[in-house]
Amino acid sequence: MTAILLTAFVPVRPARAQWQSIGPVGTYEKTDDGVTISARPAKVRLTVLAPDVIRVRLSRNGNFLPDSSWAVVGHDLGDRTFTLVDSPASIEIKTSRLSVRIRKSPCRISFYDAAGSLINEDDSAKGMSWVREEVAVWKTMPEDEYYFGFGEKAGQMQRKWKAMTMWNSDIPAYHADTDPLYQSIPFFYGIRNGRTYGIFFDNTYFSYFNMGKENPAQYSFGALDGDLNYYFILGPAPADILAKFSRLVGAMPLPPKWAIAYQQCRYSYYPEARVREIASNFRSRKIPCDVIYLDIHYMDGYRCFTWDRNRFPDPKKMVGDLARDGFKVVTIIDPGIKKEPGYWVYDEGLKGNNFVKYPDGRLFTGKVWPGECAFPDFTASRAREWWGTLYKGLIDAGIRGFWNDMNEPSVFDVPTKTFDLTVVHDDMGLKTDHRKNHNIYGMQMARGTREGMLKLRPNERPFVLTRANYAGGNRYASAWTGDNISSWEHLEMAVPMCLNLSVSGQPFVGTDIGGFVGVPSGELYARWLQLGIFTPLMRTHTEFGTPDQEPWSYGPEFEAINKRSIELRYRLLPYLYTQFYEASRTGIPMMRPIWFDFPEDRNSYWNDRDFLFGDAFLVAPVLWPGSRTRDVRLPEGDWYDYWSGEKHSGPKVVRVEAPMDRIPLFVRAGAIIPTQQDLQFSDQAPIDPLTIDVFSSASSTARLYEDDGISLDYQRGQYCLRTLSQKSDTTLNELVFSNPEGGYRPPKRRLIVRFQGIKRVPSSVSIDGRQLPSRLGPAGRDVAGPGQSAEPGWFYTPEKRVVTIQCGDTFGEQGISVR
Ligand code: MIG
Repeated sequence: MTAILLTAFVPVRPARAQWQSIGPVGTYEKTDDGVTISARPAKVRLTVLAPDVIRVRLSRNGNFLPDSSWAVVGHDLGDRTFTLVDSPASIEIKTSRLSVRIRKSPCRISFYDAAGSLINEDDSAKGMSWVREEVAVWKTMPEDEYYFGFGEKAGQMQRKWKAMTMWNSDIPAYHADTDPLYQSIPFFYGIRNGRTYGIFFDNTYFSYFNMGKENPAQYSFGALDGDLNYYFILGPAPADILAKFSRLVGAMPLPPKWAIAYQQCRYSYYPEARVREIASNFRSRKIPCDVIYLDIHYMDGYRCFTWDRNRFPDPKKMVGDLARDGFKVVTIIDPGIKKEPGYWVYDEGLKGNNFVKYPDGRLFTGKVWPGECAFPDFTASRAREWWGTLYKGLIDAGIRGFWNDMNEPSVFDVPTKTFDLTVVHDDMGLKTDHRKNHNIYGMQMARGTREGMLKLRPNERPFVLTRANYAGGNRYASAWTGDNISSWEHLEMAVPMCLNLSVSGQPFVGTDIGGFVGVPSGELYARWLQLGIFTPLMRTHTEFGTPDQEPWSYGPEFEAINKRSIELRYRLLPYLYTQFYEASRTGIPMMRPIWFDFPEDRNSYWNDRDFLFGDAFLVAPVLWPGSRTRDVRLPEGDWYDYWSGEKHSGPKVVRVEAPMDRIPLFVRAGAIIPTQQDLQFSDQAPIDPLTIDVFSSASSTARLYEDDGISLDYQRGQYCLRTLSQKSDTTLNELVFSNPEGGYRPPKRRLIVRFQGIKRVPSSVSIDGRQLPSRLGPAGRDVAGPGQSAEPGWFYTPEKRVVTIQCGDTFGEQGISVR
């Protein structure tokens, strides 16, 4: 494949295959939702999906391909009203937010915002073009415009002057400049002076993006086949674009709460005794953990949906015992099904006609772990349904989640390293070849897995982790960044890589903590785990044959540090869970680059080290060996140092202490952060006490989302969503809880509210106007700390400048004031 694809880009082409650029507009036809333009032999169709979302399609020969998409789930994005203005030189589509000008001779498209500023335009010379089946568009590249997104890309976050491709590829031990990787998300942002647009190029063939690498005045994107088919989304803010994109391709469903807790993996934990030993180490060392993974060695000869009974004689018993101890077991499942008559999965697949075949009907096979394998055609709904049923045995044994690997698809012995390109996929009945289906194969595998789990356990939220995916794939699975390396360089790469995925519509991301290939030092592992506190997926993983890579594997000092990292993750769960909830509603990711919230801050475009986690945190992980201080460029606004309480006013570079046991962390003024007690696993006990830290600003609000953490009842109103509002001035600090929305109420519990940054001893604290007793001891200190007594009261800690208030959580409207 690589060879074939590369030759496609060699500039010397056979004489008759020449690029042809679209010519003058002939006729055009206004439709209900846009306009279809004939520019023979081509046709262009522009569709208004919302006042700020325009779809552009080009058919090079005038026959649009059947309009099907694996990514797009909603075309209903807003008001579709528009006006069409025809003038001698151009046709103009106007909505309330933008206008699209189509120059007539030759046909060139440009987008303007409502103020009339040019946002994006086709290159005058090349515009939309094609050669043979290949389609592309060239656009002008303003000098001060920068590009972000593109899904799973290693290296710098800012993608200007880079060329990228989309072709899901299994590349173990990749580097910062390896491209493409496992996932394809052909979606990007252009940002220029705070004016932002997004483009989603919904074409599943091998596609490419050349962001000015070929010509500093132009960028282009295209694909080896299919229609040129893209969505233009106007900002103003990156969050507006991502919210629209997420409505177009769907957002992440809320995962089970345990999936956002700590997960432990290696290639592979076996036999059973080893798995139990790992689990009991977590508990005896009091290091929190929710998930243990079984990699390919649990299977009988790598046959999917089987167990190696020597290594795991009684899986159900083992999984049940682990469950009583709070562990959820996740197992790996690959797409390759061993070609072996008598093996029930193979027999069923063959009988149901569920495997991928050559055009002449011969079965396609290739070697992966089990040897010669057949591969399900996940693009066929029938095959996906069948695939879903296969999980029954594992689910009956108590397996709680599934990890889909090798689904680029990756094949060892085929020259293309994937399927033969001629194999036929169902492709929603269109019967197309692998070139069109390659990039969505993993996505549809994850879909089959998720949908199967839902059928088998209709009221339990599935957890699926996938290596390959496509735009919109966050609907089915979370993502990890594949086979990274245990090196400081890879730790540094982890931040922009997760951010690139996050802003591209895959919020539930993480890296193999400690690195997959190779061996981390204790310091590297500890720093990686600290970063992991703030990556949405927090999972340690390492390859076959490496030394132990558990939080306690690096001696007692590192063990204590690693324990504290994981404990912090658990204490933050109420906050993290709320952020996951918000992402599931809006698509706005938990982990996000600073430019995402501060698009006018050009310095942030090159900030690949620091990131935001939700509205509250700015995280500045230590990514270098031996570093014990950290320089952080705080964006505009007031920021509190989470550890020292010190307040800084941005924009400003600050240097903070970064001892080995601490990840530098800042809190935005106005943040209201819910946390909980220490737990060994996420569902060990209900939250009690609920602690709310208020970092005062003039005024702000935050939300707190809770539900049962596991079922789909939240979709039927069983949740508890509250708005928390704080305000402060020189004489008053106040926090008000709204009445909850939704029918779910957590069990009765204590509430601790901590107002941070209070410089004076308060004269009074009241709840809904009633005075609360002070517990100021003779030395001006607390006489009963939180947790020691359920009695309502408050105390002030001068050296920390914190007013702590303890009371009960009423789940009703409640106002707490400090004067
Ligand atoms: O060819 O299942 O990226 O996480 O441990 C290697 C064994 C196959 C690759 C995955 C890795 C996993 C490994 N897999």
